[in-house]
Amino acid sequence: MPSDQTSRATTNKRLSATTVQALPASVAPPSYDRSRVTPGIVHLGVGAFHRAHQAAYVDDCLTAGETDWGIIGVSLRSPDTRDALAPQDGLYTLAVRSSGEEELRVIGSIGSMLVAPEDPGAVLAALSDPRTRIVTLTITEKAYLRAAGGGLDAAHPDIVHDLANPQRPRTAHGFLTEALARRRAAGTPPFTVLCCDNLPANGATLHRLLVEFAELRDGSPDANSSARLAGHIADEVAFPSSMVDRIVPATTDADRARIAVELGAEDAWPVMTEPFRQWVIEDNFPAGRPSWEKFGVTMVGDVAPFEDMKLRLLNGAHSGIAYLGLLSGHATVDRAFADPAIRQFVDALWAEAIPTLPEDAGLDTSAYTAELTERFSNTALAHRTAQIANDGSQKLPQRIVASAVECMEAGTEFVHLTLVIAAWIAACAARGKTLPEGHFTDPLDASLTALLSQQLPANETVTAVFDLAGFAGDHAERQTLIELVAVHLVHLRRDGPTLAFAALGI
Ligand code: CS2
Repeated sequence: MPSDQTSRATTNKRLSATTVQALPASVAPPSYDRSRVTPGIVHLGVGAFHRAHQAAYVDDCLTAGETDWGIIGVSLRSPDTRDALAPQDGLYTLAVRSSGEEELRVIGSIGSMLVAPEDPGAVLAALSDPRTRIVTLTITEKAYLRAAGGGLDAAHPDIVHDLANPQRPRTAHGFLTEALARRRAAGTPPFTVLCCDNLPANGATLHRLLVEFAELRDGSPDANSSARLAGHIADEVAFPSSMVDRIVPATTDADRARIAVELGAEDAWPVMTEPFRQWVIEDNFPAGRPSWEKFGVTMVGDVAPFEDMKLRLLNGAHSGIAYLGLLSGHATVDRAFADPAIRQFVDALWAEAIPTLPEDAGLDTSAYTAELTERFSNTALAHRTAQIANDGSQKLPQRIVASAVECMEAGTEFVHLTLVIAAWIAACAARGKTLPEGHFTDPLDASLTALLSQQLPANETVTAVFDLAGFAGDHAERQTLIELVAVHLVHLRRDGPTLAFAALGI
């Protein structure tokens, strides 16, 4: 939550449906009549990324007159976004920043907002409404509650809770399953579930997790066995996969102050982003969809190649830049990327990851990495390395470990990929020492911190971390991977990234 929403404002005016009409000409307001928009999409996880990405694309559709695709934004945990935006009638500023300039636009596509813990019944009602035909999600990797092997973490307290309390769920799994059950009972066709998180095969992954959840629910003593939900979700509900891309740094108080001056009105939570945006979606929407393809969205039959390219080249490099950047004293991506050693490292990382991508999918990896080079160099974003460093245990499997394992199988180089894993471990261990305590967090922190405080030899540390995070599963080459990560960790412990880079000839 913004700590000083009001103190820095240069004006008492607040962005709202009334004041939006009188903004300076340099700020583009919604050009459509918001009172004519009806909800068609419920979005779970209405954070900054959603507001810079899906909500902006939907805003384009509404502008073009597709008025039945308004968004109901749902926060599964905190009331912060609702508290900031409700007094603004859901309006917020999207600041598109490149090194030279900033373009401001007010987004109007989020018509209302719900906070699940306050009123789970209202969320279930929105999801069960026949007007809701698509449910989109950006709940972050860790909220999928996957166990180390990839299946549903059925022992997770929130899953246990939701199985026992289907009318008052906490998790996305609980909400989606109960809403699909209600729709089915009411004869309402299911909504399409569009996962927008950075997971491989994200639609299929969520589909599998929900079927597992529904199987557990079907198995409970009071379930009506003639109406098995798992089969319904498995067969009747569409889960297209999608690849989403836009860099969205966390908003700072300085951003709020600057936007207030530009607007002549306060905006409690503007969103900062870059000019680039990309959305590739599998075209499987039995209940209909906005004409996204008219606004730059790529509709495809199979998103996998795009997804792998993005996860392994963009996100993989991001994680490398974040951990090596933190260990080298760089607070932002552009500064870390301007460090010649890190820059050289990223080029080498790309050279290792590119051969793992399919050759026949028509991907132009040279153009892609050239564009990434420009995006990572954007000095106006101040994208914090600590922000990207969060949740490494949930991110590294699809960003780094999968590529390393495939390289190993193919007999190609992966020594730079393994350094990212070692740098993650070293950066976790540096918290409370050379990095501030709590500088970034991870869902495994309780066990990770206890483990790292023992200062075991590198090999033992890496083995224990792999066990904890489930990296490389029971893959035959797991031991080789561990040994290679341990060699890097020895270097990092002895003399930081300088020695680790030197060992790589950087
Ligand atoms: C980043 C991503 O925080 C992170 O882990 O790598 O959020 C990244 O900025 C987005 O995926 C870009 O689309």
